[in-house]
Amino acid sequence: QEVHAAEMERTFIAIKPDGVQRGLIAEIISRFERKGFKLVAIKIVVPSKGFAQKHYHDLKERPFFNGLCDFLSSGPVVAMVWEGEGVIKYGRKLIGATDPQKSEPGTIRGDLAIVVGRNIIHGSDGPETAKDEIKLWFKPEELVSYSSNAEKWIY
Ligand code: RTP
Repeated sequence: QEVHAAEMERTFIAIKPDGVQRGLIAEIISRFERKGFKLVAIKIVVPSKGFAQKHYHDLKERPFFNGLCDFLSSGPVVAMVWEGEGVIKYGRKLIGATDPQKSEPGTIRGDLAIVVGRNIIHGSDGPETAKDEIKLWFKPEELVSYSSNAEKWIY
């Protein structure tokens, strides 16, 4: 079955400042990579507070919004776009529940985090937010379409 990379689903994944400071970048990337998903964009940035507020605009009425935006803008974040069949939903599965106390063992948050305010990773929660978040964090030319030999063994 032939796979057309251009039609593949994409999601936005970010390693938050706690994940970067704790040295978990490679650990997190490797879980997505080993699954068979494909990395099509990556950069490390310190988001401004205004940028963090844009990223979390859906949560602006929540009591933790201000602290959350302070936290996201407190240090380097690894921003990524991952591609693959079902990557939005399955990426959330790899990540685990928002509250690490409720995340299953085997998930990123279940294995590597303890409290909700330091849950080390973000992943888009649906096709619309994936599209919006990719657009917010990346310019179109920063996304790289490529095929790999592994694909014919994955799909
Ligand atoms: P994310 O967007 O980061 O992947 O997390 P999520 O969808 O699993 O959770 P969401 O409800 O969108 O919340 C976004 C982030 O806000 C922080 N949070 N703090 N009660 C709290 O203090 C609280 N609740 C949520 C977490 O960092 C969560 O990932």
